[in-house]
Amino acid sequence: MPTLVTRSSMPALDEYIEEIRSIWDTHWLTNMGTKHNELTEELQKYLGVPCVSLVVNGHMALENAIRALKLEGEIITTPFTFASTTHAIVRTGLTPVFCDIDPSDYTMDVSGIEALITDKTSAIMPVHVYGNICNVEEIQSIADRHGLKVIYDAAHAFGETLDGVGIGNFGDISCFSFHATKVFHTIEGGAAVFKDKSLADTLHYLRDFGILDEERIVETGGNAKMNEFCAAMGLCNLRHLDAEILKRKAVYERYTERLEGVKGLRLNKIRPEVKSNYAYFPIVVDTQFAKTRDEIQKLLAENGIYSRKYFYPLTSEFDCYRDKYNSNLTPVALDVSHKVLTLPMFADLALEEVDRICDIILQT
Ligand code: T4K
Repeated sequence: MPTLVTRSSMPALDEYIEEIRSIWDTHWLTNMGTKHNELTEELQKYLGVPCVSLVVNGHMALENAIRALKLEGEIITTPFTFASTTHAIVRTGLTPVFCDIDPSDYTMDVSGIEALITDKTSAIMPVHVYGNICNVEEIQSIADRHGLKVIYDAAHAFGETLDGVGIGNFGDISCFSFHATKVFHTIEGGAAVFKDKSLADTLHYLRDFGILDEERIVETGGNAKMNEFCAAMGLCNLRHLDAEILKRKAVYERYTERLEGVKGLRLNKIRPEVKSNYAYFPIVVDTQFAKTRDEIQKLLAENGIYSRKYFYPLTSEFDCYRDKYNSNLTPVALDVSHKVLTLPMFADLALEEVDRICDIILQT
């Protein structure tokens, strides 16, 4: 069987069946049912945040966050991310302005933000890429100085903490993805998480056609509701999450043991103040290494191991965006995107398989 870049964690079949059994009594399948509401409460506790708006996927969490904050004009963001971050800005009618990344952790380089602020800027949308937590203090202080909102794309950072504070507590809204490929998943799903309770109604209406009651529609909402089967999967997965993260940690440590200090390979560093979820294992292959990033990917594939170039190309280089925005101003992001490879990472990845992957990478 091939080893893919990740593999969805799943609860025991019996556990899931038990979780969905009551749905056959109620016939209540979607539209904020019991499972949805239970998961909302469980997530508030797990994440240590007051407000959670569950949605159908992480992308809709981002779009709804932009709409809820009534943003206009330009949003300063990173091109070193999945398509969703930039698409959310463009699809809601705003303009992305790309900021370069920090070569040490690939998050937004905060020293470049202020030069990009114009009178059209309404927000900053950084990404906790690979679960690396952005420089949240500095981003907030820039936002405060210039009257900007902050939306974090926290798709990779579920459950992490910074100095003991849950990751969902930073910025105005943090958006999580609960896609099947994520550390915590609901098959498809996501959430917008926030502290300001006055945003709760708007975020609710945005996911449900703006329906206040049978006769009143108060917002131009779409349909982004999480259904009961997805919520049930989330309830099951949440019970096992801490154990799954521990298994990921062992995989992470084995990779680090084998690859740390190898000339030409840069590994991801977890800051000591961060409790990580070990979502990804990216390596950056510099020219001092004997093989290129693409050669490593090909060699692994010839051995049935499928790594991914998350995130190449930069979103600013996509066919639909090239030359449209300030895409040539992010040289560090461009360089990293040409050298990065994310290696297989999931809870059930055997340590012997990690060794085999490292042997292939290191073979001369
Ligand atoms: N912001 C950021 C920074 C993101 O990374 C993402 C999503 C979002 C926003 C948007 O969140 P969502 O709207 O998706 O909730 C995958 C995921 O589809 C996507 O959720 C994720 N980021 C992105 C980084 O990766 P693909 O196109 O690479 O996925 P795919 O289908 O090639 O799957 C990768 C591997 O995962 C497969 O080789 C095997 C494994 N897999 C996949 C699926 C679908 C499973 O084990 N089970 C599965 O059901 O995008």
